[in-house]
Amino acid sequence: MKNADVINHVKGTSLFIDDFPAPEGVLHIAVFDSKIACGKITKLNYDKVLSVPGVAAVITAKDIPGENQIGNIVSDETILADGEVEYIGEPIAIVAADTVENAKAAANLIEIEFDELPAVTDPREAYEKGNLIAPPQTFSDGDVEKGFAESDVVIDGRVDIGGQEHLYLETQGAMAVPSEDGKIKIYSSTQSPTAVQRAAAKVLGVPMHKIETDVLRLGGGFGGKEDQATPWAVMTALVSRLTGKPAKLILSRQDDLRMTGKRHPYSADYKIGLSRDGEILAYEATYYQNAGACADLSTAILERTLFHATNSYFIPNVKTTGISCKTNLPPNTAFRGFGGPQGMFVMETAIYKAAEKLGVPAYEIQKKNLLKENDSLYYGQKAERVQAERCWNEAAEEFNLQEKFAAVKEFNEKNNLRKKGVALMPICFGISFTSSFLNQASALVHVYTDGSVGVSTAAVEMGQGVNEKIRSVVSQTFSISQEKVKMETTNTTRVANTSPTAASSGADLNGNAALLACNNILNRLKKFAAESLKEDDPAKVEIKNEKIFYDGKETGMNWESFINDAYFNRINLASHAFYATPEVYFDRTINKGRPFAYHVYGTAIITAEVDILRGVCEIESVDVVHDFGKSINRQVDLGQVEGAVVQGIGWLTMEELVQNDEGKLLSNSLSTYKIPDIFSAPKEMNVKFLEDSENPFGPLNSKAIGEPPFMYGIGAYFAIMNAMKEYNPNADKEIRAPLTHERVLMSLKNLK
Ligand code: MTE
Ligand code: QUE
Ligand code: MOS
Repeated sequence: MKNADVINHVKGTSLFIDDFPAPEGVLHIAVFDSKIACGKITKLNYDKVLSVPGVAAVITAKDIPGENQIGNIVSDETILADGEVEYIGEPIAIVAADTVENAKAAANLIEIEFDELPAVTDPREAYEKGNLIAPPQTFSDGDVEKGFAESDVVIDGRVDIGGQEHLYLETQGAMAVPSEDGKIKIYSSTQSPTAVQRAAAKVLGVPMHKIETDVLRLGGGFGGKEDQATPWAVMTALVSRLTGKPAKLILSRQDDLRMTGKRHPYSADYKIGLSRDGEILAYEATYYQNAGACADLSTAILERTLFHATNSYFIPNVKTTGISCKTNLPPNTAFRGFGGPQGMFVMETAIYKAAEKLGVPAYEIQKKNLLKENDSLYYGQKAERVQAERCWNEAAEEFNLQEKFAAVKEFNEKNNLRKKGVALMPICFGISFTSSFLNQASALVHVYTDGSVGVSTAAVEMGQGVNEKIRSVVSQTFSISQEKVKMETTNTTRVANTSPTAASSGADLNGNAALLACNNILNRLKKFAAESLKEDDPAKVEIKNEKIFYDGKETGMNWESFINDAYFNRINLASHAFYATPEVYFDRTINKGRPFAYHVYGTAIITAEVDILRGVCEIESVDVVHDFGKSINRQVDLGQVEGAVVQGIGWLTMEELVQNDEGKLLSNSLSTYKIPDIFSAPKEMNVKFLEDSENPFGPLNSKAIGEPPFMYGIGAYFAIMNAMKEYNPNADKEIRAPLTHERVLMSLKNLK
């Protein structure tokens, strides 16, 4: 049950875009981008470029045959700047040449002049100036004013949260190959093949059927290739269209860091009201989202912040407002959790502050307010099959929480220059795209005459193991060995109108579609088997371990010969099937509905140790009880939890994006932007699978896994805060993420 890709990955024989054999005459593309964050272009001259040997084309906005527009939700994003620029790294022109070096050298000869305008990089400043991506959005339930009035304790505060670089191993890239009649095939490292197809068709001014997108796999996406793989793919198609040649574009790591958007930084105001005994009675929050210069997916991301504002807690009176602020930074985009982590972090901050005020540990408030069966979430959905308390209690028991507390207490009493802290982090994450229309998928299953099977779906493999899961679903449904099943590339000509592989729903949606397609074929095969056996009840036919049974008895037929017989009897051995998640909707006139098919639950216990003299923090242990439903592949799911936890810890404790006031990214390399490595990963991680969890919405009763465990990382932040407080009770007055070692040291000494 190992991920089929693992061996090739380890040997280095898996192909990524830059590894594909390039067709003869391929042109390489260099992108000429803005070096200022805001201004008007007053001069753009590329006469010198065309004289460089090997240069085949220089393309600017005026050369675009179709529309100069690639905005997805909002049409506010040009593919090449037209007259004005809004962020450093914004593409202005592209140069195509015979080699990468020639293309880059030529692009450097472009002459440009600007009328520079002041840049805005802070979301609250953008809000003051009225620079918004969309009108603010408010969700509410109950009556917060009444809730605060009835509370014994009310506190409010502000918290700032940093962004995060995706740092997929494979940088953005694509290759386009033209064929006859203006048709173009695009190989793209994208999570959304249809978004690439649609945008390329629009920019080229051709119908979508002229464009085919093909995706073998991604060297990581994490949301960063959901919307932002599109421009580079469209550029290769544009060059192909205008030159008739194949074209390729792979961003260098530096360009990728500089030009692409990241997780959204947020600044938030919160207010929380509680009874004396820790019951949360009211919660209010306003989120200023730093969207960057274009909408991208910001509005959908901000909305998910609102959906997850109360995390895993029941709160009767809630009001949240999201404000998407337009700034002069590269457009920020989807990143694992899709706005959920920011919403949950603000909630946890409010609880932490409330706990201080009440003089109780935060975990008492957390535990007291956990969601219970049939509690109503504040956007109107009733919580069903709730596992919040089970996960919490099992984690406390399984990982000896009381002993952990005692050991940490003892350690802190004995040590002055090293302090430990523990925090718990319960999660509740909604599964489904909250834009209900996206909850659809298709699969195309081919059984070949030798009994081997090829499966195409809308799912994109990016390391998360979705192919391996769907392969399991297919092999289990046919009851044939995994080796007989092959996952094909994700291709818009085989499977059309695909939703992005995102929202953790890739395996759910596409696994269900594949299941339906397999059952279509299986039903025909059973009917045919009954006929061949001269029996009358297809329902009594069973295929088990590649053997055909009738009424529980072996028939002597095996899968391979049986399939061959079926072919000669003109039985259709292929099926296309479509799946749409039932019962999901959200009414945006009242902001109520049932946006999620279900929720994923879990609880993590995190222990951190802080070196008081140096500010260096270590995450000692992460102990998790997680609700996987009935896991299709435990190894894959475990890998997802471990990776997500480390990525979450990185976001809040290590990774710091720094821009100067002019909007230039200063943390623009891996020497200044630190992500977790094997040395900073938790020393110990234990993951327990919650037993007896059913999920009718997942294929074979499984649950989505990709994003939810990311949010366990929030616990690392509060574990460090708790440790800091052991040394200096005033160390945590000004909260700001990420809590880097530097910030820990400054706060411990109250230097900031
Ligand atoms: N795991 C790996 N190894 N690489 C990735 O790029 N992306 C994450 C998650 N796990 C990602 C990953 C994100 S953001 C999502 S939404 C899901 O995988 C998408 O895949 P799924 O829907 O099949 O879970
Ligand atoms: C979670 C997601 C996405 C989402 C909503 C979620 C996502 C995504 C979109 C989206 C919304 C509107 C559009 C569109 C995409 O919504 O990934 O093209 O018009 O792309 O709750 O992951
Ligand atoms: Mo994931 S952020 O939904 O690609």
